[in-house]
Amino acid sequence: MNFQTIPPVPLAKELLNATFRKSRERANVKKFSGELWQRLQKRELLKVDMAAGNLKERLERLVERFPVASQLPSFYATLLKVTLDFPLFRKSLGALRWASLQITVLQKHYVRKMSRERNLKGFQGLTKEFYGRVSSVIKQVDPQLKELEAARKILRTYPDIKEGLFTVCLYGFPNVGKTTLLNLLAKTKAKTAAYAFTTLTINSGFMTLDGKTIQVLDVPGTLARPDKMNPIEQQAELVVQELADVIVFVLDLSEQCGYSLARQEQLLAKAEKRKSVLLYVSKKDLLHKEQLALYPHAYSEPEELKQEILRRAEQKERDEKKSEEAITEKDAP
Ligand SMILES: Nc1nc2c(ncn2[C@@H]2O[C@H](COP(=O)(O)OP(=O)(O)OP(=O)(O)O)[C@@H](O)[C@H]2O)c(=O)[nH]1
Ligand SMILES: [Mg+2]
Repeated sequence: MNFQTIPPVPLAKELLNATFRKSRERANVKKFSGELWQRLQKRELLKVDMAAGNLKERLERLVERFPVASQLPSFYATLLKVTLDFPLFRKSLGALRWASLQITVLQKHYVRKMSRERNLKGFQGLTKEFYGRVSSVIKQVDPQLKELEAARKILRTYPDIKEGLFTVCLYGFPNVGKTTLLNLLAKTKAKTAAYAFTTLTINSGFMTLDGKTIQVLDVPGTLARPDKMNPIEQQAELVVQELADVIVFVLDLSEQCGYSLARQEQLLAKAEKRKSVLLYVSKKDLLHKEQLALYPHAYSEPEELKQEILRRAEQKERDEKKSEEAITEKDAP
């Protein structure tokens, strides 16, 4: 799913200026027939209808572009709840719906008033009054518009994840070489750098092995401090929890990443409690043979790691087939 395409949310002032200008310009160039008062009336009615229609359409379009948690795959629904102030987010969307309804009520009221008006000076006064009352409705939801713009910026960082694929998560401390490994496995060109927290969103790539597509997710370096995780670290933890079929734990024995081996080992032990883990030792060129020999089960060649991932994916497929068959047999008469 892709959350990159939600358009920016305007401020109340921007929304109003654009709408009023457009409706004024359109109505002023249009030619109307009839007596002078009829022409004036038709012009002002058009302004009211155009301003109301345009504002309602923009508000409704805005609301529609945001995801509805109950219609999202569970990973994204949880992500929404973890990274946003979810009740506030829902309330903000509700406030825009409320504003749209208020505009309909005002539109009906002023169209009725204007249709009864005969005084030449009365029409423009009514339009002004209408603009004033609509402005006050929109200004009331300015905090919610700002809230939604902030939410949009968080939504933009959500990873583009395909559900239902065998999924490998590259996990470990910052700067250990996770993104470098993703680029080797999935032939992607994600950014790497010699400092921690280079990856601030979840990079995804795909490997096709023996006709099977495997999703590889490079999650941002985590410090695994549950009490002070930022939204990106929260995403990393959630991806591991909800999506990883296998964790590839990237261990930097050279300690060039800036984290001691002891700390990395602690995080590894935690990961092993959560999911099945494959250990990958990075930065092999910086290591002595003796250092590598201490980890006989670790992979240090991406090609060998790929083959093991494929083996795990095939195993999962076989297990799923077996349990499907078992269910079918149980249901048979
Ligand atoms: N010498 C050597 N350096 C490597 C190797 N793999 C990665 N590096 C370097 O280690 C640094 C960090 O690599 P990244 O792949 O950006 O690390 P990361 O784990 O994705 O880091 P964050 O995104 O910050 O969590 C970069 O300077 C890489 O060039 C390797 O095999 N050998
Ligand atoms: Mg990275």
